[in-house]
Amino acid sequence: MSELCRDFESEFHPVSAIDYLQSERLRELQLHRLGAIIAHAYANVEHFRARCDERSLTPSHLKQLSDLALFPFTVKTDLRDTYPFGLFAAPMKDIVRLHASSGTTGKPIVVAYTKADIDVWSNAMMRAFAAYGLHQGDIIQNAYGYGLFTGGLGAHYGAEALGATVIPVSGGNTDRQIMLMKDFGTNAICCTPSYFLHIMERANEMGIDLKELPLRAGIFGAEPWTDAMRDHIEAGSGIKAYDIYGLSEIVGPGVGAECREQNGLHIFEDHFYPEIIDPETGEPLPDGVEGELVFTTLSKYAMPMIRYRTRDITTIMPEPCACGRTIRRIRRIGRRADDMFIIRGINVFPSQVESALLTVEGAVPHYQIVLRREKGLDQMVVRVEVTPEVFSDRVSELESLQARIAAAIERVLTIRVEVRLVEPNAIPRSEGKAKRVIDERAK
Ligand code: DLL
Repeated sequence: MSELCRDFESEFHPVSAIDYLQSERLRELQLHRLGAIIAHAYANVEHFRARCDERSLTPSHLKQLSDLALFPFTVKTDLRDTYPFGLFAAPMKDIVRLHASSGTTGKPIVVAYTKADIDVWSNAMMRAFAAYGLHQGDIIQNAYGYGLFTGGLGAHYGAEALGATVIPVSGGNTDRQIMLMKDFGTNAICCTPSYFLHIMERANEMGIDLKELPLRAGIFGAEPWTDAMRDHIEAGSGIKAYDIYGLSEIVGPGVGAECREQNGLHIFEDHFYPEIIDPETGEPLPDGVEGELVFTTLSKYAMPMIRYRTRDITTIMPEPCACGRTIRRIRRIGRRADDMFIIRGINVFPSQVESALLTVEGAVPHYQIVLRREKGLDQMVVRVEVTPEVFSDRVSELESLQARIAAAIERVLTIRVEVRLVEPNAIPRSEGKAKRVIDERAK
């Protein structure tokens, strides 16, 4: 065991041997589980069986892992079309929990868990916490929203499985978050990175120095955030800012997590089998090549997902990780296939604007991108907040800051876009996922 557990830190630090399994053994386990889950979905989900029948496929066609590519994809509209319970593969009496993710329009998508599925999820989240160096005895403040959103309960069960002490505070009420952090001696906080920015700002206003608290880690996810944002958070708060990835359709948070190397997210691939495909053709791509991330759940029985297209763009990293874990990593998700927009012929992703902005001295990471259509052409305005100190500066200094931000964005995008400085607090603060892009093009 000790040979397997290279990042064993203390007697309280739980380590899952499966994270360090030999690759061949892991592939065997995956194939075994994949066969069982495809047979389960085929037997119990009419939608999946019909798709297989159209292709004259049966579960027996899966003989090796690469045969998975024969099977049809599942996409978000499949969940919408079968709303609410059409993709469930277990009888209602075995389903102990429902979650839902609100789409931008219409009905939410609904996901379901058996008791054993909840254990799978807690196990993945527990391994994520362990990878961040957290353990029994640590106090984890969970500021992800509790409710239909998977963030709150997902992190909660994982932290309990770890044996840590959970503060189930949920999102919002920032002054109280800071008070609890201080009075209870919180060691780690779970929330969206944009909400933590707000906590940092408010702590500053309250005269509380986060660097003097026992807080040592932030578990940030549910929305994209850049390395520049990580540097900003770590420098301002003195904590280590770790990335956590997940999506409701697959389980919720805990599909993948960084380790202390902070260099890519390990996928808990004994439960969630990753593939990268070409988003245009659907063809599988080899490790190391960027494309759309697709997951098959290997051990979830209430609602198995076969080849679910996440729309998230990343790469499976082929190199081994210095932490010793053998489960593969993906690069941090900077963009989704559907959040790109085209400005004067150039493809733009919101994360490019964020990294450019944060290279500018004096700029703060409170920003919004407003998209408008003028005379048939898409226009983009970047609204950036300034600090109260900068706001009270001379006009010439504000103009200089604005020009420096515009130049930094131009260096990344190769086109000049309009930058508008706005007064402190003009951009709404988020308690969950931040709304970075305001799309007024359809108006
Ligand atoms: O956001 C689950 C979650 C909760 C993950 C708490 C991490 C922490 P959904 O609401 O279904 O589930 O949204 C899933 O959010 O497909 C990504 O586009 C995006 N996303 C989630 N985590 C990250 C991340 C939860 N770390 C969608 N980096 C996913 C970038 C992320 N994008």
